[in-house]
Amino acid sequence: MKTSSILDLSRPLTAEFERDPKGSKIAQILQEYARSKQCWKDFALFAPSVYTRNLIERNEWFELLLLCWDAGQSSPIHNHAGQNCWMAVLEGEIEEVQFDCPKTDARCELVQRGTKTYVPGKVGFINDDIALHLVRPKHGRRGVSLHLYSRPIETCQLYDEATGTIVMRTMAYHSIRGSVVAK
Ligand code: CSS
Ligand code: FE2
Repeated sequence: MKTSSILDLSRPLTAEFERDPKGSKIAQILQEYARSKQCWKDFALFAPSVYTRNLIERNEWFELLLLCWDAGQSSPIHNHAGQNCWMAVLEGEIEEVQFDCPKTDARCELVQRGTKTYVPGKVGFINDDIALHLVRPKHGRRGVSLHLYSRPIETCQLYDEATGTIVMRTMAYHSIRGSVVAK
């Protein structure tokens, strides 16, 4: 008997983008996966210092990542390089804090907007037209989420709330299809 693998998710996701480049059914596909499968656990790797970005699939349409958040870890406030981002929660409760950034060259004054909480099986969506955000697990517990960026993201901008400065970050992977590439 063939056991299921999260790697198999790339086929329906690719088919959906070929059918509709906007991916109108991507949220549904991710939600169905999040509500019925556990095979992502084979690829869930945590690190003590920072949340991990574990690559599952990358092709011309999208990048699919399993993000593992240990208790107390958080993303910086960031944008999504003009791409669409879907996030499906697999374990724990994940909090998203949204911000607006009225533009002034390399600096901005961040304005905090709402906060949303996603429980396992819920799917969120964001892009730069909607907001900036930070993401973190709640209640002093760890969390795991599945992120799809379309198209893939090489870099993103990070926003420092205290100083208003913006820096560019090159995105790194902790593992690629299960093999650790960074410590
Ligand atoms: N964009 C962040 C995660 S929150 S959507 C990242 O890819 O690391
Ligand atoms: Fe994000």
